[in-house]
Amino acid sequence: LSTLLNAARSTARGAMNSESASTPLQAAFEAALQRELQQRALVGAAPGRDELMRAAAAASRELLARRWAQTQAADARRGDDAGCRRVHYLSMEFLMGRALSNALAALRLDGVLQAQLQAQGQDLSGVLEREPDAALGNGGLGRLAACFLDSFAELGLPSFGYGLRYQYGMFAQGIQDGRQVESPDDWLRLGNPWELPRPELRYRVGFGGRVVVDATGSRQWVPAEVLVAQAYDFIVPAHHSERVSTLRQWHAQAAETIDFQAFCRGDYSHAASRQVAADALNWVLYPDDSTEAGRELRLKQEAFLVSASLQDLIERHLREGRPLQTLGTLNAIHLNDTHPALAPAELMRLLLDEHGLPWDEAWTLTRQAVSYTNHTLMPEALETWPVRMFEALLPRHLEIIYEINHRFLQELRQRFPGDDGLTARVSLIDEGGTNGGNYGGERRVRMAALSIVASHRVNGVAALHSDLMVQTIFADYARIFPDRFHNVTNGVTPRRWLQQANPALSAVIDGQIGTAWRQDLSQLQQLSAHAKDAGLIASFRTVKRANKQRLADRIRRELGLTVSVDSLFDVQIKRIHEYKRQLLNLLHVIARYQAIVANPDGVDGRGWVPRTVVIAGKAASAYHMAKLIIQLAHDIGRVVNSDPRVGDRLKLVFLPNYGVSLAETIIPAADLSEQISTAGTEASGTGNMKFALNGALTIGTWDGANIEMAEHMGVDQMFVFGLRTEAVAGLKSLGYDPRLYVEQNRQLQAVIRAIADGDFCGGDTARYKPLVDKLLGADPYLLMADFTDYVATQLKVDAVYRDPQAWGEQTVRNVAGMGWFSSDRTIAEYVERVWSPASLKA
Ligand code: B1H
Repeated sequence: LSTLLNAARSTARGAMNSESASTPLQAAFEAALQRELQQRALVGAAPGRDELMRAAAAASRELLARRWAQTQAADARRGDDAGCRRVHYLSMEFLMGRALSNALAALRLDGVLQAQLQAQGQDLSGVLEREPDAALGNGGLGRLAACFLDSFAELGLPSFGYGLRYQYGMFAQGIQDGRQVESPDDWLRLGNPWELPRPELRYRVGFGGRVVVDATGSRQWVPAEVLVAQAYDFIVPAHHSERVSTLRQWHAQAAETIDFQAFCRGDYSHAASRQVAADALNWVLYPDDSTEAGRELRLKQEAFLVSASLQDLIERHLREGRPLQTLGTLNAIHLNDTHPALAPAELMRLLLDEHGLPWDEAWTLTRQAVSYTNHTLMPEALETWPVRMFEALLPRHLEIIYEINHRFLQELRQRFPGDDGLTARVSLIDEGGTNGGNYGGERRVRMAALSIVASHRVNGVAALHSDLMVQTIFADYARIFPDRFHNVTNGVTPRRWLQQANPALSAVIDGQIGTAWRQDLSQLQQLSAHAKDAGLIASFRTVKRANKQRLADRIRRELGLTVSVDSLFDVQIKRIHEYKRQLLNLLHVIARYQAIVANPDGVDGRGWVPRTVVIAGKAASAYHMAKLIIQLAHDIGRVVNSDPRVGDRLKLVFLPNYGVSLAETIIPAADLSEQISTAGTEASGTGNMKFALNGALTIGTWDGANIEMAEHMGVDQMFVFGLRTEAVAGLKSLGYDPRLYVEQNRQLQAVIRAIADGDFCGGDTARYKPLVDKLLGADPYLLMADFTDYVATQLKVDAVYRDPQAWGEQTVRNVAGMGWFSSDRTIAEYVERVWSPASLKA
């Protein structure tokens, strides 16, 4: 591990030394920028901020394309014994956000552009803000993939990310009358200055049709529909070397775009129908987080991504003059959850049917190449697809899955004779009825089972999650394949989430420990020696205050609401989901509101620590409960924020349209980070890491990566509350009754009563009835059980905040403890445990 990180750092130092004298790079950028601006001026546009943004992006892209060519040439030449496989990270989501400031930072061109812009009477930040977010992901899983690409480049790993070039990304969230309204995210409207179309990279992808058997008995798929996958590349730069990684995104086209016969008949809609069908694949990112979408179009998107990517990587392998037999030892194919789980079936098909390999050889190569990360334990998120849909769309893949299953179950019957329950539970086919019960007895393909059986490694994303994974959902497989399961705890890139999001804090840290943390985040540990240093604490505080001011300005601009920067900024930003318990946060807001009204001078007469509670996040469009929680937040906010008895003591703000770039503004301004999922439900979380890295303290449950964060910074540095996983499980198995908790807590009774009576919505008792009924009925996420401890822990937060020295010391210790949570460390562990040739021998 340390070897890999050190190697990356020393090549980087070499590269930077030569680059520090690189006026040629600057000159090239200036020339490219001028050329771009002149071209745009030819069509009459005086360069506004949009034009400047696009010109700067195009100029940066030109420089990055040179690095791309160098990187590809070097990787093509690397020897078979390089000790590291080329990684292909298959993901339906890449949540990249904006790219310009990252590219400028990587190229060390921020200063150059700033000077150029000043000459045009513009400032850099105004131009950077014109770039739309590339929001081709739902949440944590998609953003993790984006952080990984950054670390691939930084570590110099030969690598490709493979995804889809969706026309519409994550929907834009508006709020009307306190309710979420979705609108399409037309992010390509003005074109995309970053992408490099690769017209020479085109692959055919089939759907439907049938399988024919020829005279020799070999099977061939004759698809009914053939689409063409066309590549678009996005280049991801390293920050400390000239290496890059590539995000290759596929765009679907019809093989023959118009049906000329139909056209000649004048039947235009029929003539265009193939192109229309192809375009459906490019259409939209499914806006579901942790729930299965279950639509046929989604399955087609998954198959399309997989087939194009595998054809591309096989062709590259052969083009580099390497034999097919080394495909698995020289290439890693990684499944970001089960969404690309068709990969092993498609790889088998390509090797068997297109390249004529025998089954055993194809299976060995497949198992060597493929590895899989699971990101959630929620049963409803485990992907399964109706066999019927496979028969219609992917008949040959279904045959191959049946054959894989047949061999797998046969082996099992030998190893575990008589255990029919086991074979039924682990089969790649759910024979119907039992799985969730609401599928009407239909036979379904279990994508997680396929991913596990066809992989040489399976991992979870935090220690607790990986443990629970092998104890619960994958317990049978862990018994069958004891060496296959591992943990690799998530991380985040310090380049985007500290250096770029928080330049002021970065400067303070530089002043204290130097700049090497950007490449080696473990350096942050040095800060702990200065945790009591009043000067350092004061600097942290000054920076935080300025960041809070910036957020307060934005809140005033967007919502017309004034919040005090002297108040504690208490922040929860993430997808709205019942298990993440935004509702618990709201219950605390109501409790505090009622307490402030009852005791304006505080319970002990010492006054209230003023708080601004900030919530942001999107709800899946069909997720009624989540949408109701957004509405409740708005109703509460309207009442609390306008109550003259409250003043600055409490404000509740919902910031609409959460996304990567909004997170970059909010996180540096947070004092308190809410990570309050029911223990055992949040696989890892990565927002938790970003907050702590930016000097926010965490109030959190013993869940996901919170646990490892607490262990790294010292458990006392975090405000931990609530039932732990075993207690949650124990309570549920005994028969959890939320009413018992309500009966015992007068404060909780008053909070629930206020919601039920419609106190925040003009007495409308119907509006939140489903929500209240669920809390008092099943309360599957144990809000009632955790409420008392949560509120008590919030009072502890207040107590520490009252003491600026104590709070400041704790913020420094939090930052100091975050060194391990760099995605560079995560990727180094993937290389070591999952992607190294050595992991194949173990
Ligand atoms: C995570 C998802 C997810 N886990 C289905 N699972 C999706 C599932 O569109 N779908 O169908 C989309 C996303 N996302 C998240 O992954 C976990 O909830 C987080 O805890 C974790 O930090 C993140 C990255 O590992």
